[in-house]
Amino acid sequence: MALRPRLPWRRLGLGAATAGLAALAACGRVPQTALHPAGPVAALELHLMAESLWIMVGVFIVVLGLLGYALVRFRERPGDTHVPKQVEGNLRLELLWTVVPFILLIIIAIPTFRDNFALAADQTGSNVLDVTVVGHQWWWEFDYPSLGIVTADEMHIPVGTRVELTLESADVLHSFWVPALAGKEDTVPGHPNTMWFEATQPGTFPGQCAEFCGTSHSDMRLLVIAQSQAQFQQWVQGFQQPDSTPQTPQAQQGAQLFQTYCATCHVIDGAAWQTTPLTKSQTGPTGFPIAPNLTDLSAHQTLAAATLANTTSDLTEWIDNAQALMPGVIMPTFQGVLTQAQEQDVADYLEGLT
Ligand code: HEC
Ligand SMILES: [Cu+2]
Repeated sequence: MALRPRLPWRRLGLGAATAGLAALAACGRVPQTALHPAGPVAALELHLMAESLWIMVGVFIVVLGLLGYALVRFRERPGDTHVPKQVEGNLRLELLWTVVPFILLIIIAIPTFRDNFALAADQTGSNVLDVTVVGHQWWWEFDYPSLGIVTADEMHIPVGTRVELTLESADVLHSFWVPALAGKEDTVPGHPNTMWFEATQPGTFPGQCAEFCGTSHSDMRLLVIAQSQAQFQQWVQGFQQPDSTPQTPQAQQGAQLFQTYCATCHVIDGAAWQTTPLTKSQTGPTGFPIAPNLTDLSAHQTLAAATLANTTSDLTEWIDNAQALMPGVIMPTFQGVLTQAQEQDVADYLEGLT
């Protein structure tokens, strides 16, 4: 059969170009991507991906070229009825397509091993910030042991500082993933993992859990907020000198309600009722806090694992019915337990935490 001579090459080319442009445009709108690295770890990983990709593109072109050549060169011609020479096995070809892929794999393996070891090395020294990341169903706990800070869902880091992460889990498998800064790393119950990253530019980098961990897995998001050293110090101070005194009569009401209904789970550093160590109910079955630490809540951009904005309306909606917003969450629904005015008072109190 003859090869059809007129394929719509131009239309195919245009289609591919349009699809490519659309993909690029989408990258600009979706910042949660590994294609715009904001630090050395992600940059190294993107470089590895690109290197492998270009080798694969080369192989693809060579294989398709040979296939095309064979199809054209050995096609059936009109009137030609002779049976071609039948061949079986060709030592030279067999050697060629064993040795060439082997060499290509070595070429990919060398930088992969080199970068793997570089990225696996623990970062130590006075300029390294240690942060413990604990995966919870369905939120992220961030502990800064050297700064005495325990917070949730928003990790602040100074630009230009290496951050050594210890990853743990309070319950099931999760996977910590902030594509602009580094690849995924699992949080495994009872088995701490480590990784590091560094942001070389300020910014807010979104991430999320990348390992299915139950009903609300897709709501387990987070932000890494990379700031100048001065801004970072300001944030640290907010935690080290927390002001948790209610300022208005409403907030005072709210503080009392909070102590009754919420302090069984949530810690607020500096609150009159808060004890150290934490109470039994504030500590979960595996020794990790059972709920996010709400100290300095007004400094948060988001609530509930970065799925809500830190606004009065989202906050009261969350207090009213967290179950509707995040199915299966440990936090109970307060609809019918607290009146709307009481929920508003609690929100007033929480918004005053600086
Ligand atoms: C039984 C434990 C429990 C109780 C009681 C509880 N919560 Fe929660 N709360 C949680 C858990 C767990 C989360 C994390 C939800 C998630 O994102 O997966 C949470 C999340 C929150 C958040 C979002 C925190 C953040 O960092 O984004 C706020 C705000 C909050 N709770 C307020 C309250 C208030 C106010 C009350 C009392 C009216 C209350 N909670 C009672 C367990 C509890
Ligand atoms: Cu998950």
